[in-house]
Amino acid sequence: RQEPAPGAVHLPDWLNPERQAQLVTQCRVWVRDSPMRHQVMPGGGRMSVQSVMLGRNWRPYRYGASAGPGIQELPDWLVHTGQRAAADAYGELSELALNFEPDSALINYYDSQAHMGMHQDKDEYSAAPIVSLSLGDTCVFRFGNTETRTAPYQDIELRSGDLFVFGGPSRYAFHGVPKVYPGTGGPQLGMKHGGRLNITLRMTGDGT
Ligand code: MD5
Ligand code: FE
Repeated sequence: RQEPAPGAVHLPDWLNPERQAQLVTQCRVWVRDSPMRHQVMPGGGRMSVQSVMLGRNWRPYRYGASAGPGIQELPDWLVHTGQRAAADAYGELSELALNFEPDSALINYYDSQAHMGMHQDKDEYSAAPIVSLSLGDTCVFRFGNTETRTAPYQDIELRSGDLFVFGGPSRYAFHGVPKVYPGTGGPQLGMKHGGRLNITLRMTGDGT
């Protein structure tokens, strides 16, 4: 267990290989029914990362859309995985874990060229933690500070099976993914084109 900053908990190898392979298979099913897309950013740029959302869609329409035409359900088993993650990160009886009821998942896919610039996640109406699961290729995850998108930051490698939970004082830290290492995910996951998958579980909140 590593805690690079208060509330930011990294549990390497949290998912066993069988669970990792199951999640990759499930991601393949989700993207067959709702193809991943390059999101367009507020400034007009197209993200190199491709993504698809499950459950409640909070971006870009905030709370306009929920599961329904074009948006698939967030399955209960994935909600429970997120709650188990928060419990393992913060303790079974912590407020952060007890109050964590994710209602949305974002699946990001990074090919060998993709990256994500430094940003804060502040579109949600909730300050609840964000749970992140990594699958496939290893990446450099840049974990910054809450004030600026520049230094100081820590570069942390995230590998297939790693759990990272961002809560408390780290919830609004700047962060990004400057680099993915192609071919590091190994063949056993069945990601024949390689790349990295990241699943985040979030509480969108209702603005109250
Ligand atoms: C990823 N995704 O690896 C990351 C994992 C995104 C995104 O950043 O917005 O889709 S989530 C990383 C995260 C979330 C909330 C807070 C912090 C990091 N943090 O404080 O560093 O595709
Ligand atoms: Fe983010």
